[in-house]
Amino acid sequence: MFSCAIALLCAMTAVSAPAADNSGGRVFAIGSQNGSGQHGTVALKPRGSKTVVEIHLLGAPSSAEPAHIHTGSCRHLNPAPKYPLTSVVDGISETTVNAPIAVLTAGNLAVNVHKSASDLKTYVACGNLE
Ligand SMILES: [Cu+2]
Repeated sequence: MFSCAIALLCAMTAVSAPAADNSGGRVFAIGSQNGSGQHGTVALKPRGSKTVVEIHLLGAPSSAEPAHIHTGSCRHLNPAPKYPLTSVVDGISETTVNAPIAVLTAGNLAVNVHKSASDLKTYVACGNLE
């Protein structure tokens, strides 16, 4: 009985000692563009040197909407994507980006969502990462 308790304690200690500090997530608003009515949030969750980027949009269609992180701001976006994101489907997208959260939130980056793969020029939603 005693040895069993020690083993359990050791197992709990191993689980509760993560190597990386994954605290300090951030959430930013995503606004509608070009009358799409789509809006929501983008959550950034640090994973060591990477970041999980989660988009949640209300009013989004079930069809795939391409999404990226671009340089610039929603008012003045560089049309060339900086980091590709998983396309938004039914308002949801999750991507692990190969950059730390401090880089993604340093300013001058924005998440944008495009109407479709065949209509990338039409932006339906955008959120500044600052
Ligand atoms: Cu884009």
